Amino acid sequence: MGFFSSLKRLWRSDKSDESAEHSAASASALPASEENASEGATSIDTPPIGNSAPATNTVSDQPEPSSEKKLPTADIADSPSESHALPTFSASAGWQEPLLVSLREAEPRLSVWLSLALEGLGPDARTGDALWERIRFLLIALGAPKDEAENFVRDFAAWAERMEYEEVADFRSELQYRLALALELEDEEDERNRLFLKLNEGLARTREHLGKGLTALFSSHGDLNEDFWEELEELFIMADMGVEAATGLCKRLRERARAASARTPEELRPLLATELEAIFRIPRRVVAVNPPEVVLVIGVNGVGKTTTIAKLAYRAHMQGKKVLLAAADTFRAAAVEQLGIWAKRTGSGFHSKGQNADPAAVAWESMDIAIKGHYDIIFIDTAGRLHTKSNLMDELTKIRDVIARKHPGAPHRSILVVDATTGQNALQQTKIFKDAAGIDEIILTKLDGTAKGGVAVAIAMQYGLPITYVGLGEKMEDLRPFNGDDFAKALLGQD
Ligand SMILES: Nc1nc2c(ncn2[C@@H]2O[C@H](COP(=O)(O)OP(=O)(O)O)[C@@H](O)[C@H]2O)c(=O)[nH]1
Ligand SMILES: [Mg+2]
Repeated sequence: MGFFSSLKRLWRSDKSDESAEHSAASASALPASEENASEGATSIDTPPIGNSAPATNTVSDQPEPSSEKKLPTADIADSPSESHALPTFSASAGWQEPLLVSLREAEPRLSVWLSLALEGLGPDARTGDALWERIRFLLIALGAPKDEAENFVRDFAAWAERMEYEEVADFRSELQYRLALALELEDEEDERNRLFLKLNEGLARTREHLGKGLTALFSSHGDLNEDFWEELEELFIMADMGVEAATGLCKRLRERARAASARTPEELRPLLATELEAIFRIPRRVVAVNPPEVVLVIGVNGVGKTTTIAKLAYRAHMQGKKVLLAAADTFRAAAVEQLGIWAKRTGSGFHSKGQNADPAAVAWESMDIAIKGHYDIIFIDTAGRLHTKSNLMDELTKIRDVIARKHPGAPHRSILVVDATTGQNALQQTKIFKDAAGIDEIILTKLDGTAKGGVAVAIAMQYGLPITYVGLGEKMEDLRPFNGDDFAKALLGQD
């Protein structure tokens, strides 16, 4: 995906520029511009935005592509895409040129581009050639090599069919998300806004206590006296942080206030946001791995382990990785089945030995398959019956041991999945699993529900564990990298 990284870099630098510069920069970012320019009028078949001679008349303030507009990196120039000719766009359809013109004139945002591309299909648009042609056209217009555009459309069409989706309205957000992933535009503002909205909804209850309580508290005290600190601590406890974290946070805030010579609650408010952001800051760590990357997913039943694996597998698949899912939750037949279904949906490999098999044996065999099959990443699903706690921890230890024996450095990541709606239980689970099984990171699920958001603060503070992703729904797309700043804002009710 080096190509898309380059596109993203250029696209990003475009955003901060003024629009004329923006257009010139995107023109230079497009692939194969020289070939197309020399092909003149035929370029409508392969229409990178900013490059099609017939379509540029409405944007005459832009410089024409010229020979000094070199492709930005070698991997673009070396792209084998030109050898994979697409079926030519049907010239008789007549929609390409107007679409291209409107794309070029549009605000440079993926959601806007996608709306334009779908516009001609009407409000009841359905899957089918007309749709796929437009998606392909859009990808190429955004500079995707032909073969990558073709692969994207083929994969997406196959996925929509498997999911039995027909109406565009049912999978539009999924489509936009996949395009964002494929084009590495995931941190585009639209995406961040969508995440923030869902987070905001999920944290509404917590905010009701915390945000409103803070406002009331801050306005009822003139200075930072002992009463104020006591009430603040109570508020934190009410927001599901638990006593230990609430006390800790107040202590840190007092220190911050002292250092900043803050004397009034109003002066403290921004310090609270800064402190929360600091608590959530993820320490840098070595992310490079010796493949296959082994990811062990643990947590009690029902928190969302299997769903989270599906979401992670799907992300990895979208990033071009070869993914294997291993069914080491062998306690319930349904668990094995559920993982198998997700493997199919996400285009992953799957290994299971059925119900009641020894989980460590599943892990052992899966490692063989992953290594011999040159998989990039393997996710191991595990059981989570906490009422047989010591058995569970022994089982996890055994799994870790066999993985480590098969592959040095593995498991590279042990992820504890935690259900954010369970409040203090989540904290308790974190303690148990951290002590007994070892955890590298936390994924917080169900933040779209009536989440008890304060628990995230407690987990990060008390256990120093990074929260890497949050689950915001039951679909494959509903997983987003955790952003501490957004979370703090959603929690405190600021925008
Ligand atoms: N609303 C919501 N539901 C979720 C999320 N993650 C998982 N679930 C649901 O939680 C339930 C349990 O999930 P599952 O993955 O089977 O949990 P496991 O027992 O830990 O493997 C299922 O109904 C999932 O659809 C999430 O982020 N948001
Ligand atoms: Mg499960």
